[in-house]
Amino acid sequence: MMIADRALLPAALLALLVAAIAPAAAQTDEPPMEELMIADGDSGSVWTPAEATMEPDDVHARAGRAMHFHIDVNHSTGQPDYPIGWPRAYTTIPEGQRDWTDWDFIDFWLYSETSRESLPGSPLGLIVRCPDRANSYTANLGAARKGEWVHFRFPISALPSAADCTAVQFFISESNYLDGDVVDFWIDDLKLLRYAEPTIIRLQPLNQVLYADQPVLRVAVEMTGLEDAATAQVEVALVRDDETVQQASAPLAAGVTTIPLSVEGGATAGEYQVQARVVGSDRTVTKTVRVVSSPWEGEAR
Ligand SMILES: [Ca+2]
Repeated sequence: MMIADRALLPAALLALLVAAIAPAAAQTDEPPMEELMIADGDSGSVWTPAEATMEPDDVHARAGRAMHFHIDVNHSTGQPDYPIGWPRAYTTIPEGQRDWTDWDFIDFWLYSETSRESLPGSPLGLIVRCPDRANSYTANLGAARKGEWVHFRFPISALPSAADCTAVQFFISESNYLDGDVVDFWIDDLKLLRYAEPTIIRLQPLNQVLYADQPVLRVAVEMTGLEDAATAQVEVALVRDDETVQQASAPLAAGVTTIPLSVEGGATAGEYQVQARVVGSDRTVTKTVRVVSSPWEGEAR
């Protein structure tokens, strides 16, 4: 398809617009978030442990106390059928707080200690039941590090049924540990987060290659922080050397929208920025795109 198009095009008009693989520029400032605390050691959350303890404790805490999950790994005790089992603890989400569809993330901090030299590759698991074991989200918290606070954030969109989340559970698999290992985790600021205002959470140029006679750069913009049916005006611009080459603006609802950005006559070879911004916000999301001259450029028409 690409070869055929090339053959039909006047060579001098050919210019390739190639989306670079660089990820979106890191945001230095996090946009405003609303939160709902699930457990932080002082929130009064009730946990049900098995083959472990889960109690408030201030030995390690982000602030105040954290929930301290303590396990003495034992390969010969526990459930009779599973002596190498799953020490665990769960907290039940109060009725009235189980619809998480209006939230963006589940977020918490984790501090780890262990008698071992280091944690195993699968040190701790997180389960969110939506609403039961058969419909649950499981994550391996493999980024946990001995003696460090590590921040975890998971998108609510990853949950199988975010409308009915009944419990959050932490567990280890004793098969990942040696008999006699001691493991301690401190979990703090376990909460739900959502963007408090219209926010661009993803910007992705869709065209990998663009010819000058198909002069549209399609840009996918994912929005959140909007009520149902509400929209926010979003500006998308193609910028080179701080100069806006092309610009488009559209009212976007929550979710993914594709914006066509005309680049006719504007895309000579070089590095460009695609920038997107909610009108009225000072946050700009940026991706780099590269316009590459065609090897046929300069040939006779
Ligand atoms: Ca705390």
